[in-house]
Amino acid sequence: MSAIDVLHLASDTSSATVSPFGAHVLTWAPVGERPVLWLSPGAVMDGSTAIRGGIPVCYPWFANPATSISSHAGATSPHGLVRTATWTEEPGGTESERTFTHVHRAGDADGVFPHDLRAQLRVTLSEDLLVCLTVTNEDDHPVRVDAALHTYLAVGDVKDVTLEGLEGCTFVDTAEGRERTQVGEVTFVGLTDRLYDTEGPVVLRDPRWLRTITVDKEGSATTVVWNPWLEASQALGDMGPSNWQDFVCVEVANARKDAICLAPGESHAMSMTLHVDPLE
Ligand code: TA6
Repeated sequence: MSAIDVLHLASDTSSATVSPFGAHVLTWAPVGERPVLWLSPGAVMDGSTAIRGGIPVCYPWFANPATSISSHAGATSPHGLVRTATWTEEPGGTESERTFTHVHRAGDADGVFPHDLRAQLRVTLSEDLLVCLTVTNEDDHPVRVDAALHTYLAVGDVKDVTLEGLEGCTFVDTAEGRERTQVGEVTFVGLTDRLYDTEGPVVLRDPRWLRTITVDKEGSATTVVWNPWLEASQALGDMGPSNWQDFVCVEVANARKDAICLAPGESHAMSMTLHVDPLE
């Protein structure tokens, strides 16, 4: 297979690369800053499989469809249909803003999601990165969808990173298979795979790279936090043996019980803003 198309975007204060394959933001950084998104050195960039790193778009179901209440019909692959689809770029894009569309029809993908839907992903650069996913039900009946911007944030070392903003939030601990409440800031000491109930922002503090990354959001009731740690990362063929230390996923989502039920003709927008500050 041939290499996927990669588009270059820039504002006065930041730059990014984006591919129509998956409407995938691959890289983004403010001018003079280290990469803010982690992209695996082993990422497969030929369109044969999902890209590891950047911002995969997960939709219309999240993770294992067996645990999703979205309106799928016995799907088996994780994280939906669109991260391995080539989206159509809309006309009128600028150097700092591009929009991509994905249309799904009931019979597509062997009927595993038998509903008519349209998704639009807009990527806008300023000193921040803004990514907005809008989903529209084009069918004649209600449809339930999960969605996640599965953002891989690049860090100096995951073992030193903390997340603020989730204190007191309830979460499903997928790694431990139970519900818990977050006490204090999030630290990373092993496999972490959690779905937090929150509509608020998260601040990642990185003492190695002396910066914070603020993940702000609108239209999202779930924040997923994931790092595979050593053992689970070895089962992933598209990252190196020590790469698990190089990222934390903080994912703006509506997943599982927060899956969005769209009436016929209804749209829902979910957006994420990334902002970088020096660590004080
Ligand atoms: O968002 C967290 C998660 O669902 C984890 O359970 C983990 O498996 C991860 O996504 C990566 O999934 P992937 O299909 O990209 O390997």
